[in-house]
Amino acid sequence: MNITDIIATTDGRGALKTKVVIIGAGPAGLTLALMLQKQGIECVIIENRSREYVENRVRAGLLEQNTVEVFEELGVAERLHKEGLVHHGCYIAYNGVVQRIDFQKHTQREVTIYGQQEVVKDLIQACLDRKIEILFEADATQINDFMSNEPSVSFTHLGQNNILHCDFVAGTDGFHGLGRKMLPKESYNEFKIEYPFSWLGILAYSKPSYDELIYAFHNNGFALASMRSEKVCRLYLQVPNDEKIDNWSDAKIWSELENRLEIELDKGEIFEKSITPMRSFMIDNLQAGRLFLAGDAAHIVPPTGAKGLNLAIADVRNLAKAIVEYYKNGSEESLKNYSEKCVARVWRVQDFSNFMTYLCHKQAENGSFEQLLQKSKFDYLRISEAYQKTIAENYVGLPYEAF
Ligand code: RFL
Ligand code: PHB
Repeated sequence: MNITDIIATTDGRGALKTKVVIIGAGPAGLTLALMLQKQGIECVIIENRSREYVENRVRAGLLEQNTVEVFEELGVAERLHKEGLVHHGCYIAYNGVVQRIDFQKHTQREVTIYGQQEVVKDLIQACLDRKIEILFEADATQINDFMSNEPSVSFTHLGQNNILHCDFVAGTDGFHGLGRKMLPKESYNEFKIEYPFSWLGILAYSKPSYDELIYAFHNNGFALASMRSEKVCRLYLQVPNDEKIDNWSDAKIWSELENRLEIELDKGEIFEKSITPMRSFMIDNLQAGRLFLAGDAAHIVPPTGAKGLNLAIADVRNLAKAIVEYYKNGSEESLKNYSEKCVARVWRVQDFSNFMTYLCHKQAENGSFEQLLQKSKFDYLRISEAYQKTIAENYVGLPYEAF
């Protein structure tokens, strides 16, 4: 009998127990579950949305080679390799003057374009095939006794209140989740920047008229040309934070994209449109007792560096390793070092994401000191292999051994 059946038959009062309760079925929670299951460690995922909702949430698109390798090791990369687009470089443009960053030359590594919805679909299917319990539409409401060795998670599911006991709780429940709220306030410092601009993102049935991603600074604001397949484009425009999506007709979006990217686009049907604020956020401690945070629950980076999902996977790789060591040989060493190890990489990624954001977005008046410094960075980028390499090695993802 699985947990869902037990809950249904015990009126919510049965004593439910597993080794690890994972809150949130995003990329972080699902990947952690697969890593633990591979090592024979039982876990249950509690997700407050429906399966359909999480499988269709439009977000990231770019996977580091590190992330792809993790998915390969977990045996969930088959469709990714079939449908994902491998890129060996990207373009960075300043008012139409384009510089290619050659990942192959500078790092011998590559990135893969594959939508987060597809990643989540593959991970959920693998979890279900491997008999990992995912409770959808189950809302975690409280994390109890996590400073003891017998924590538990209270949640509501199918109108019933339940408690699931465990050895460890993973808070992989995103930026608005419960995990970070439970962490004692005095256990961490919080850092954040709220940028004075947002991204208007679209998905369109269009053939990409570019072979690699284009990050474009333009006097009207930043634009990014990405893609999902040979038939679907993903494009973004910098807009003010108070911008209303209704102010942007499809025709205006296409015209502004062509203007800022300075290329001709295949202007197909736009089937998704949304505005996302840009923020950097982190806390510098991810653990209290038996509660461990990972992914967006602990940090947000502006998407200009394409790092959020990749960082979430780096976190859970550390967490899975630490939990496995605990069960295999009783060592708590990696559990103790978990937070410090993750935070070192988070700082690196925060710096790169912040750098790319300031480099590429329009922030200052033409002719101002700030704008001329910004232009100077692009002039330098065109002549400096070292500068290109710095961007390339951060963009493709620094090795896990480094951070
Ligand atoms: P998620 O994906 O937010 O998942 C958290 C899950 O927890 C659930 N939840 C709860 N469940 C039960 N009880 C509760 N009390 C709960 N509270 C929350 C939520 O329903 C959800 O299912 O976090 P996770 O797993 O840490 O994954 C992080 C990534 O989603 C995120 O970092 C990326 O999308 C960021 N990102 C990008 N990352 C990349 O690596 N490459 C990219 O190209 C990239 N592009 C992007 C992006 C994010 C964007 N937006 C929309 C913010 C582009 C954009 C526009
Ligand atoms: C995307 O394809 O959605 C994407 C790609 C690169 C970024 C951000 C988003 O930097």
